Amino acid sequence: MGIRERLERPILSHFTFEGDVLSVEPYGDGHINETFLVRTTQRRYILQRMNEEVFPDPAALMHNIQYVTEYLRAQGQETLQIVATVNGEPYLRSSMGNFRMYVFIENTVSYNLVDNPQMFENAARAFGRFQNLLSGFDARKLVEVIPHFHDTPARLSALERAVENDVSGRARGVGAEIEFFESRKLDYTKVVDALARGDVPLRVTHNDTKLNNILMDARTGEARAIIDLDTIMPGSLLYDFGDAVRFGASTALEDERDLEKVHFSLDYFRAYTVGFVGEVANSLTPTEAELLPFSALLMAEECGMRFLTDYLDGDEYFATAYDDHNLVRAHTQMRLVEDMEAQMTEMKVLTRQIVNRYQHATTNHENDHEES
Ligand code: ADP
Ligand code: GN1
Ligand code: MG
Repeated sequence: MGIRERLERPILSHFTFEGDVLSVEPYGDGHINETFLVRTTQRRYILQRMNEEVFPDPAALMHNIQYVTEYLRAQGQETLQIVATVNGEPYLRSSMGNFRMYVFIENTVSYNLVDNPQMFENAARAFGRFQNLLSGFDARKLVEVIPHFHDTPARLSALERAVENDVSGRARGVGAEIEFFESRKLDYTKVVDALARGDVPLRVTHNDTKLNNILMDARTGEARAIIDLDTIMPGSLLYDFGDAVRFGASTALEDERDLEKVHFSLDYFRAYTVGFVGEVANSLTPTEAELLPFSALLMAEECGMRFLTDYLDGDEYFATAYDDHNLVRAHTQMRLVEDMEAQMTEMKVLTRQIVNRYQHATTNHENDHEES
């Protein structure tokens, strides 16, 4: 039986989309949910089977997305549009899993690799604006769908547990990788401690800002909509900045096998920092500004640990296409960590210049205003 036949009666017939189904195909490069493109005689839709292990409370998850998308739409921002079920629910619970449907956002593209600094700067502006649009959102409305999501010390503990359990018998082969992450443990507490002390403010953040979670206009290259709103939770702006940079400022795909191709690009880093800081300069605190370059390194360390942990756990969490896929991903993150460590001084100088430029611009502008 094809995908369409499998999904049409038990799943699709419960949603209030327009037209008759023409085709259903697997779609996109997400690692978490199972995504399908549905074409009907009227328009296109995205159908997703939500990952039950990762999101055990789909009702809370969908409430978060409903609140946030309504809030964004009310401010004129294009965003995900949920297609309700015939019972008026935002998702369908079924024996085949939990499914949701979105209107397909047409005439857009999402990328797994940056191919020029301008497009990365556009992505950064969009994530910066997203941060600004959510600055007034009441965080108490949100359920923390994945507690400790960016708790880097907890990610190290999870790695250590995976090594101890060694369910897949793979630990023996990755001693150097484990040591790599153990030896950097002093890094992991910096942002969580700053948040706990109140030195870095808690904000409503996206928490999964990789490039393929943003849709760019196919014609103009401008960012249109930020998607994958599953992990919107209270967090730090540093997570959003750092995660976008660790993915997009790499010269190769996240799962590139040939590490010779994997470099951290200072040009891409500059482009992202210009775009992001340009948008958030008004609300950026001094400690946030200071930690921006470090946050990219931290997110690469954290993501690398998560890939290695999943490799040891037998590939339970992230979707994989081949046997050592998670290990290949862990290796690219390690390469980026080393490259960032080597270029951290330049990253800090660049960031300081950019922050000064925008914060001075704002101050001068405010002064102009006061004088007039
Ligand atoms: P995952 O959590 O698995 O990453 P996403 O929600 O990011 O799943 O969706 C996977 C991919 O599907 C995205 O990277 C994007 O290419 C595409 N996609 C998701 N929602 C839409 C939408 N509403 N319109 C167009 N494309 C979409
Ligand atoms: C996952 O869902 P997706 O593919 O956009 C993961 C992120 C990781 C990323 C690594 C909910 O993102 O945290 O950084 O893979 N999302 C979740 O590619 O765990
Ligand atoms: Mg995604």
